[in-house]
Order: sequence, then structure tokens, then C-alpha cells
Amino acid sequence: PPVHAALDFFDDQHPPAGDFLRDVLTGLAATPKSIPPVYFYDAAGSALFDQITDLPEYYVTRTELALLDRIGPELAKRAGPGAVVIEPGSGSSVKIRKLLSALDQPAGYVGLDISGEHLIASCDELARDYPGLHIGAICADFTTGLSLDHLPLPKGRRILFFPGSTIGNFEPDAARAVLASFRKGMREGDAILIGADRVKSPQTLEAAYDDAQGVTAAFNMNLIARINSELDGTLDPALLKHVSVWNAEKSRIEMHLEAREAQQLQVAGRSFSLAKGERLHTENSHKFTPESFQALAESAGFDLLESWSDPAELFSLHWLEP
Ligand code: AVI
Repeated sequence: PPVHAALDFFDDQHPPAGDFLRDVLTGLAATPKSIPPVYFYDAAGSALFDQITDLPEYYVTRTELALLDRIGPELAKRAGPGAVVIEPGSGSSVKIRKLLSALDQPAGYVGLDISGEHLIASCDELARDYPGLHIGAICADFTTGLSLDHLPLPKGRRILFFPGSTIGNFEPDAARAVLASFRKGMREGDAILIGADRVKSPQTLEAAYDDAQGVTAAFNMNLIARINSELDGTLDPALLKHVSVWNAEKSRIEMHLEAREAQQLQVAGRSFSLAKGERLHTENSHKFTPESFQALAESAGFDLLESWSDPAELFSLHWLEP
């Protein structure tokens, strides 16, 4: 039988693959140099990210999981019975299982991800473990909006689940655009449950993005391995150093790769040079205060109805309605 025999539907919206070569060449020609973080997540990068979520310094994932456990009954009350949960960029199945188990007789679950294969496998497993639930999968790029109208979704209130503080990886304008595009696909009475990491001490933040075991450094360096193997690059990882810095003005952790010495490099036959100390900017992870998150949500057309945090106020989950 096909791998997705257990799914109610699989809707392939054929998301265009990002143009890795074009984006790397553009980013290396720019000042300052940068590479978009979407390219972290090939198979090796995704495996490294999974390892990051278990690191002692990376409080994000375990804090959000514990919070989900604690507020499960409140979420069930807010959502009501018969909700349909939609997860853009469905990643960790641990989180969605916690949510589905907490809710009062959810009617359906729809995973949406840019990688179809991974998506089908995880939705399939979910379908086996939640036999009463209608489960569908959409292969699409959530940053371009949610197109749900043509799909056989169960009736019921739709709850978008967007955990992990993924919203923080977008710059403010793009974060607002992502939320606004979610809102377009929603109806009166629908809601979003969204995770957002909080501002805290720079030491805690910098350690979370530069762990003692070097897993985050390897995650960052994986970009170099990809450029070398996929784009005929000549970057020497020994000449680059992983850095994580807190940018207080922009309220974000930045990851960079810093040149240990001046160097020349080629990508697909084009030459670039890096001065000693020059950086390739590879990621932003914005951190929010309760006020800054509320302002973002409102600027995208949502009302913030409730927020929950762990006792140490490291991380928040927010309930938004259009
Ligand atoms: C996926 N995203 C929310 C992670 C973050 O914390 O910004 C990615 C990450 N980068 C380094 N460590 C984790």
C-alpha cells in the first residue's frame, strides 16, 4: 500500500525549491555577507537541529514542552471540543502529540511542510496512534500563506499550531507578513497557538546558541559543507569560526561564521574574499517581551487573548484570534 494509506488526503502544492546557488552567490556578494537560514535544514542539518533541542544550554524546546504539559487543560478549554489543528512547518511530533492529547476530542490534524517525504512519514505515524482523528498532509511553503479552501477538512474550529519560536527566525517585517498570511486563511472563531522565545540575559542566550559540545557550531558549519559539496565551493571550515552574539538593539541572537584569517574562496567558479574577522551572517533568532510580541500580533491583525510562560519566564505560548 502507499505510505500515506492512513491519511485522509495528501495535497501536494509543489512548493518551488529554494535556489541555493542563487541565494549563496547573492549573499556572498552583499555587504555584510549573509546566507539565508532555510538552507540549514538538509538531512544532516535537521539531525543536528534535533540534537540541539536536547542540549543542556538550549532551554527552548524542553521549556515549551513542559509548558504545553502544564497548560493542557487550559488549552482544551480555550479550543473547545472538535477542533481541527493545523501545523505550518510541522516539525517535532512530540509537541503535536502533547497538544492533541490535551485537547477535547479534536476532529482533525493537518500537517503542512515543505518536505513531502518527511511530512507523510510523520503524519502516517500520527494516524496510526490517533485512529479517530482525520489526518491530512499538505506539501507547501507556509511562508507563502495557507491555502485550505479546496481541502476536505472536518468541520470545526481551526487552531493553527506554530510552536518553537520559529516566528523569531523572521525579521520583523517578514514575521508580520507570515502572521498576516496565516490570518488570511483563517475564519472568524479560529485561533493560533504560537510559541515565542523571551528576552533574557545575554549570557543565557549566547550559551543557548553556542553550546559547550559544539553542536550548534556544527549546525552552523553544515552550511559550509553544503556549499562545498552542492555548489562546488572551496570554503575551508578550519578558517571559519562559529559565533553567537546578542544584538540588544534588534532584540535578537545572531549566528555568524567569522573568518579566522583573510581568505579567498570560490563558489561555482566565482571568487570572493573574506577579510580577517569578516563575518557571514547565517541566522537571526528574535526574542520577545510580552509587549513586543503583542505589538507584532496586533500589527498582523490579531488580538492576543492569553499568554502563558514557564515559572522562570524563559518562553511563552500565546493564544491569538483574528
Ligand atoms: C528553529 N529555530 C526556532 C531555532 C532557533 O532557536 O532560532 C533554530 C536554531 N538555531 C540555532 N539553534 C537553534
